[in-house]
Amino acid sequence: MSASLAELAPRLATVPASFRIVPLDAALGAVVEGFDVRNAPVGAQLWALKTALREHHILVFRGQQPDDAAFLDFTSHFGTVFAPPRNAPVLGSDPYGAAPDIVLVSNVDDGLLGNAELTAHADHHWTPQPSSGSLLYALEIPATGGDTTWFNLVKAYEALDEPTRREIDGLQLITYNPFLRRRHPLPGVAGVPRYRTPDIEPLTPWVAHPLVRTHPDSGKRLLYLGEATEVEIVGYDASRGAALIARLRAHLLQPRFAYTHRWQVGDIVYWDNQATLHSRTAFDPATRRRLKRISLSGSRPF
Ligand SMILES: O=C(O)CCC(=O)C(=O)O
Ligand SMILES: [Fe+2]
Repeated sequence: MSASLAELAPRLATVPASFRIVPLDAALGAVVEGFDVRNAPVGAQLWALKTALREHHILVFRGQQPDDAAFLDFTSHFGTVFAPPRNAPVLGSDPYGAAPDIVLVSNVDDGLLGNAELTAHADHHWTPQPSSGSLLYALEIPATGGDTTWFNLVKAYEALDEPTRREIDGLQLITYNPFLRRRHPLPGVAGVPRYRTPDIEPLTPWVAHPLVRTHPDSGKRLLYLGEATEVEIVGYDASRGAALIARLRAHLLQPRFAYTHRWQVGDIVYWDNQATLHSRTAFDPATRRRLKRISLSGSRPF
């Protein structure tokens, strides 16, 4: 016996009339209205949130006030908290390789990440099982600066011309861990290399993932590439690879694939790390910007 979703939905629970998912007028994103993350969601709400995330890639909740326990409890409906392998440092890792469940994304108190611009990335891309999604909760926000932009990697892939898609479809990309590179800077090289050439020792451990990834829930193909992390295409000529990556990066960072969020205190944004990149603009270090982040575990990309 099987039942269609339309038949099942009324049985899950009654959705409050105030609950609505409103798509943003942008390349991705939707606002969730009439929902307090502190309250246990009814089944049909959860199903609607999961469906909307798959379709819109980021969900914006305004006016939220969860404490840490309620924030964690809400995220548990979408998966377990991301835990890095002990030998792969990530943002907030301690010397033994463990990371806190809730990361302080803040330029004050004990926060991490300061006030600098952040280039576009997917959280924990450089680990064997990158995060499926992250949630950021805004507690203090400066009057200007510190905006976060998300990029739709499905649309970026779909907009590539056919010969480029054919060229990249089977390629494997190593995305080197930037937190390891910080520990092992290259002598005489200013900044982090954007593409590993044969004269640069590879950082270990490293992991290769498909450059074109299939989304595990929607089945859509997408360009799984960050803006500035050190990378290398497996088995590919280094200068050709560097040129290809530069071209793909210029392509995916176009405003037509982007949504920029101007934060308000009480916002929670939940995004899909398997379909988006996010970047942040710099802000005045004399101002306070304080957010809390929970990243969810993911699976091996295919
Ligand atoms: O500060 C931000 O807006 C984004 C920080 C970030 O990349 C993250 O929390 O994963
Ligand atoms: Fe991030």
